[in-house]
Amino acid sequence: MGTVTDAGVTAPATSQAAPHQSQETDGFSLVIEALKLNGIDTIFGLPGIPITDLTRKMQAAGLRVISFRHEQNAGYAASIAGFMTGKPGICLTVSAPGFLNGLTALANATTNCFPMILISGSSEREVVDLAQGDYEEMDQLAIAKPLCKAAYRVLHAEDIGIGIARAIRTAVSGRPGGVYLDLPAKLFPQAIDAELGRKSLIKVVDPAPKQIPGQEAVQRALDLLKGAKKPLILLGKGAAYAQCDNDIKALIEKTGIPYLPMSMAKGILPDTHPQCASAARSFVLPEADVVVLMGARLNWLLSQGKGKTWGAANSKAWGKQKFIQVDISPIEADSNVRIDAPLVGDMGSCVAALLKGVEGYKAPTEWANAVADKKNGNIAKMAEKLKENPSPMSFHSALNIVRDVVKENPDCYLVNEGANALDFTRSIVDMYKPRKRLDVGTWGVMGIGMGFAVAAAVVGKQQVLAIEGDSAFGFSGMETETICRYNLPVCVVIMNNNGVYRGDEKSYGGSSDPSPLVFVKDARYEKLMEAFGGVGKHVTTPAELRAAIDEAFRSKRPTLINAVIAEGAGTESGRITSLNPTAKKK
Ligand SMILES: Cc1ncc(C[n+]2csc(CCOP(=O)(O)OP(=O)(O)O)c2C)c(N)n1
Ligand SMILES: [Mg+2]
Repeated sequence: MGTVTDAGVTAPATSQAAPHQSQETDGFSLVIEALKLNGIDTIFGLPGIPITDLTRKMQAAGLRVISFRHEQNAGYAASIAGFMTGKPGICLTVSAPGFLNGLTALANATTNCFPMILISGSSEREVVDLAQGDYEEMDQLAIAKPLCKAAYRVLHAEDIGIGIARAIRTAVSGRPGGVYLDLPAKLFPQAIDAELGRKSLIKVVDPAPKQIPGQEAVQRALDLLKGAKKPLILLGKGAAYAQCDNDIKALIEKTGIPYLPMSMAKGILPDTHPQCASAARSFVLPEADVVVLMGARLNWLLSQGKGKTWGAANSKAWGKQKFIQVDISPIEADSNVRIDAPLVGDMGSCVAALLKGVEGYKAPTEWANAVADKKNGNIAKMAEKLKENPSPMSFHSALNIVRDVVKENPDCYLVNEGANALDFTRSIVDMYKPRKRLDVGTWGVMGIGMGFAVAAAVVGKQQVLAIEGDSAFGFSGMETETICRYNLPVCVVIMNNNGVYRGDEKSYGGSSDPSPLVFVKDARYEKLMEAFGGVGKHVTTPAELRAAIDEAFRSKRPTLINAVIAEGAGTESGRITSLNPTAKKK
């Protein structure tokens, strides 16, 4: 085969090629070429039968292969790379157990609408299908299907191009999500004519086509919005994903409408923006008369659009709001309450249409002022709390430092998981740029921490600050080795309160076992990073925390800061205690 030039044109084979031999290629090469042809440059995975050689050949072919210690973390890395870039993140695993380890991340990606492709090697079809006991036997395709947007399998080398094209298109078009691609062991060494192979590859044209909203739908939304006395814009991570930040900002500023960012939408506009209503959430949700949902779903995070949160009489009742819902999916509207003006299309096109038509409308100043008053009052209260300096540290006194660091380093990525460690960080630490806050998302899943941190450093090429509950960190803590191996600029801060939610709980039933919620007291997590050549710090005051983070940011070295927090500082389940069926007994 000739060489593929930068322009993607195949140059004729030179005279160096043996003239009498017909050139062949194989499954390994075709998978790699198909991915490269589609702009995929990074693979997150873990080697083993049957994909060991694939990882080697990928690296040799110039793909960056980031090799993890557990597939779940590789999967989370791939999924968040998808969110950050809008290109599908690729996770590569071995069969059965490796596949299952990656599957949690694939399901999580689908739930969060992150484009991701899980590529797993699999065992011999004929043996698996007759349940004859192959090495790592499992019908992976069937198992993956209900947990992702689509699952595909490629049996013949000449179908690799189609298989990868379908996987890419499915992952990123419409509502993005996870795709499973099953590649049986036998596929990789399959040899076919090189020219035939080359011609079978597809460079996907326009993988996520624009979807222009209907004129009538735009007009309906504008009519409703222009009649609003107390309008509110709610930004979800779908709005962040779309990367149409300037138009969203223009729409908000032009109309003067207060806006509320969901967790991963923080930073589309800076949280310090005068129209940001985050600090007045419990005021604006029940009070608003017209709510524009932009890439935000009315799921549990928004109390399904019902109940007291929305000013309704009881948990099943609807509030008085009317809703405009901007979403890429035509079936999102009416999922929980009536949507008066559904606007279906890609976020960029919908926002542009609204921006054009909203000319002349301005949110009433009484409303804007009422929101600002409420918000400023709450911010002042919070400022008092942040000034406190107890010993041991509270979440507030520690996060006050993190808040300053992010303000001074707005380009850094903030990865965040835990319960109290999550909720307090979200409310205390302002974000200034879009797609910088990466957290537990729709499921509130623990374990995303180190995978997200690795991806943010590798793909985002910026300093990463991971604020981790001590329990949350445990789910992916071994990836500190990965962070050290690739020498990534990741600074992990463990908010160490000795347990799940808090560390001061007594055991039950008189046994010598500790409570199921507490860990070894004063665990020295920082030694984990030191074990692999990184920097470990143990800090007990805000000043020590500040110095340790500053040093990590200056040196860019892998750093783990073990921040000692009072063991009784947290509340059970953080801010979602009401969802915990046993908590009411307390
Ligand atoms: C995969 C998964 N397992 C379990 C949980 C339940 N859970 C929610 S938060 C949490 C840990 C909270 O403790 P920590 O991370 O130390 O945060 P803290 O509240 O102590 O700051 C757990 C286990 C979950 N959300 N996801
Ligand atoms: Mg904890």
